[in-house]
Amino acid sequence: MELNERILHYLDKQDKVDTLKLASEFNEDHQKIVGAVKSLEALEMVVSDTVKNTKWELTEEGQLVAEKGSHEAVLYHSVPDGGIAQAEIMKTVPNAKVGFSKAMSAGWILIDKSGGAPLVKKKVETITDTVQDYLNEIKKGIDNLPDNVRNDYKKRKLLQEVTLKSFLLSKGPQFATSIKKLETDLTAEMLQSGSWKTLEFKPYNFDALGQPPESGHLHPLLKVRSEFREIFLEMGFTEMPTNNYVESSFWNFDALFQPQQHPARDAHDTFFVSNPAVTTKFPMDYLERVKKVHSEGGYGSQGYRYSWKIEEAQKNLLRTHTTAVSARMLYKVAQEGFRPQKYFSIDKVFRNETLDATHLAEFHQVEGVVADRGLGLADLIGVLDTFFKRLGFDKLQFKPAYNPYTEPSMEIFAFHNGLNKWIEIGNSGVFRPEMLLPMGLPEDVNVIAWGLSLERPTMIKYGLNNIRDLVGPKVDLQMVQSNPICRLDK
Ligand code: FB9
Repeated sequence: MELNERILHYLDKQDKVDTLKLASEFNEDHQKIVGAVKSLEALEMVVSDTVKNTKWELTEEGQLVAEKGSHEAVLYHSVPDGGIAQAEIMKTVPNAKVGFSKAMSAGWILIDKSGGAPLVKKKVETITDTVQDYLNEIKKGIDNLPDNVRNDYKKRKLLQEVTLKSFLLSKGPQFATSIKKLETDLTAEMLQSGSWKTLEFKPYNFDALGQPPESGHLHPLLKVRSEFREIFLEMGFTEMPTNNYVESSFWNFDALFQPQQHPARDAHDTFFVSNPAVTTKFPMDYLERVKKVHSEGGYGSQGYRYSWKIEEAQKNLLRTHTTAVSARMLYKVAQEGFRPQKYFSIDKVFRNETLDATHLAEFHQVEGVVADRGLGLADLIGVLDTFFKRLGFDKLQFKPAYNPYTEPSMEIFAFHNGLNKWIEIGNSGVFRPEMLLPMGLPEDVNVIAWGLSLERPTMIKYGLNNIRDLVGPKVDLQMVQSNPICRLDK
């Protein structure tokens, strides 16, 4: 007999029955019983009232104690007849700290200091491990624990209170011990034969939700990336080609006038590639101008006055910023004949940094670049104002900062209404002439640029505190499936 009809027959013999009792009587999973009850309730054959049941269950540690004995009993049984050094037993017995203190307060052991180093000895010949006994009773469903003992075990994380929702059933207005087969479809055969006149049809459930279509789900990072991309495109920016994680030190650092002895170029900040370890193909005339501006200066700059080495510039690495791509693009524009440009990029960058709750060794950098004649800090502030207003920030503050490749540079801050505080939202600056002029850009061309990350806004947007909840093997795929669409300006 179908489970539904077994439930109806059971309910026929009494006024009420709880679903937990039915699960035990029918030896069925409680969720299966609840599912059957819900379908009978839809037919108004039963009605149910929710019942909250609380019961005590063993925690994982409680299971261990029920099996192996309490920590204090395990420690007691580890004490040899002649005693054992306290330091030794604390090192060798599992959960010794708790076991030792409980065994002492139970009067099972003592410390003998008469011989110098403290020796732990048995104080009684035998013990009764009531903790283990009580927990095994709970496992059998026998719960005679005194309240003080229960609270102690809860505090020791041996017991936990679990709430189980069940349903108290009673007969519904359409109760019967068999289920009338309700037709769900009106067929041509019924119309032709006229059988539809005597058949019963299942009432339409107009509240039923549609079946969610099976589909893929965009990762939150990609949703935020699409939003940023939309903002840049609406502002007339063109996306730069960022499909090279591996970059030469030349384009990642030297072209940006970042000196070869700069700490950021050290292996503890940068991932260098071992194979292929070097790049040798560069625009050599441009490389010579970069070498010169680093080592001797030029274009009004005194340079860094050090012996610039091509071997340093040839070293391959995982790009530490997408500004390396910006440098390649600006060089290309200079070589092809300058015309004003608005570029953006959003892609992975890699830094050999200390990992923590909000930083991994890689993140996505978002970068905007505007190149035109006679640009200055005011233009930079203006474009930042426009850009971040589209992220919902209408009040910005700027703090002078330092970057090797921009002067002046500014950290960008905004008041986040949701967090109710000022937060750092990026960094920005005007690329230095020592970076631009060796490329061959005209002297009156300036380039303003700014950067931020993709992860930081995404974590704030979706209320995530740990970067590992956003990226990596521990990500909850349910979060990916169920998180809402991304609106950065709301
Ligand atoms: O993204 C960052 N913060 C941020 C951005 C947007 C945002 O939006 C709101 C919710 C809707 C919220 C927060 N930051 C930059 C600031 C901080 O998070 C900072 O602690 C971490 N920074 C990263 C660097 O960490 C190693 C974020 C990353 C960053 C910083 C600077 C640049 C790029 C990324 C840059 C640059 C630059 C400068 C001049 C010229 C060209 C590029």
